Amino acid sequence: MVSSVERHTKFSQLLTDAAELRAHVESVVNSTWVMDVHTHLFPASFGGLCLFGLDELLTYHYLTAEAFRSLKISPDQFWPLSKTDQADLVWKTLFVDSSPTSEAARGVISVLDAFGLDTRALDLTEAREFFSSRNLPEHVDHVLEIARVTGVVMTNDPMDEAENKLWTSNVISDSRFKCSLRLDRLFNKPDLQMGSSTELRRLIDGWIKRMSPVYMALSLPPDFQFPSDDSRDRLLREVVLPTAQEHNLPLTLMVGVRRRVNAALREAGDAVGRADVSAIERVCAAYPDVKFLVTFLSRENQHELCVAARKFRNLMPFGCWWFLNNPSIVSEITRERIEMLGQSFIPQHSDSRVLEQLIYKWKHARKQIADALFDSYEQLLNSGRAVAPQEISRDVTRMFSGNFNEWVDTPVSESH
Ligand code: FIX
Ligand code: ZN
Repeated sequence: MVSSVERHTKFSQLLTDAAELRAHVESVVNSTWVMDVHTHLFPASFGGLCLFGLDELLTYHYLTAEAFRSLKISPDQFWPLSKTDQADLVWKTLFVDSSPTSEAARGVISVLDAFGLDTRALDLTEAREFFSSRNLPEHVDHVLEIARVTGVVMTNDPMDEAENKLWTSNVISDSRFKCSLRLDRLFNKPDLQMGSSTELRRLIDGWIKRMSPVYMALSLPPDFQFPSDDSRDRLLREVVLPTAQEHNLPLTLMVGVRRRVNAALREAGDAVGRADVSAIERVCAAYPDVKFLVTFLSRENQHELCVAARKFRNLMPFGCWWFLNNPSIVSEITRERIEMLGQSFIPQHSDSRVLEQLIYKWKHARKQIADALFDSYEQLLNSGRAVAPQEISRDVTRMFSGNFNEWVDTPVSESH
């Protein structure tokens, strides 16, 4: 007799054994190529903006924040040191004098391991020599291959001088590195905010023409409100949202960051605050023809974001951002999203600033995503429906690239 889980299927094979199911889910999640929808990476052709190698990995702001907790010197004494000396200090503090159990520290271990380098080294000469001997364009190809990343979205600030020079020259582009137009600086510059909306629209139109972004993006503090009686509201309504409509460009909103809570730590000095998800609901309701990619920094906002996404089809939750990118929290958020949204979300972005971070951020994320997906398929099996291998591939592909491709390619309908 055909069991209830095997009845009525167009598929020749169904995964009815839990061990087989787990092996299959892990294999698909580990081998499916992913589109990384938000990073701070640049292609090799962008010269010094393309950060790679051990010293960059060790001076990543996630790690300096941790090192400052134990360092004997103050931030003001740390910053003037050369990058090599800073990296040596971070290594000694977090990897030699203690065990690298934090997510960011373990990440460096995963990267060293991926290249067969000594993860217990007392000095970093061998690892430094390895990275400096690499041919950068080939190294970029190799890292993308190891991480199985098809492409990354950069964070492009048209008001950054070094970047602007590149965009106005004939810099060689790399089709795997997609542009996104980051508007934070526009929102933080009082002189620009004073300009007329028409002038600002013209400015952004010019950037869009030159840079062909896949979306516009903005990070926002926890107290973001919409509507509101401030200049941000005016810029959104009169400049950014009409531009998104006219160019059919999605808008990425990253909500909940409190910048420079401890300015002495520089980039490591930002913190988190719980935001009001209903502000995003109101933006989505007011602009049903604009597609929003949304992430919140506070763990406390994640459930509400899932609920909001169930109400607005123009809202795509993405990633477990920054302080959330820890296995225990990625696991929790991913499970919550699977339970509330099926596969209609983007589980993770890497936020990598240093090329090789792609290796660990994706390796670690894939583990949590595979575990969460296996559990959900197993629950389905226990409820009376087995999945087919092809369905697992379809689901993972949708979450790893399909949802994003759909978001950046096709308009959503007016009705929601
Ligand atoms: O605003 C952002 O895009 C943040 O991701 C960064 O500013 C932050 O410094 C970071 O790298 C977090 O991962
Ligand atoms: Zn970022």
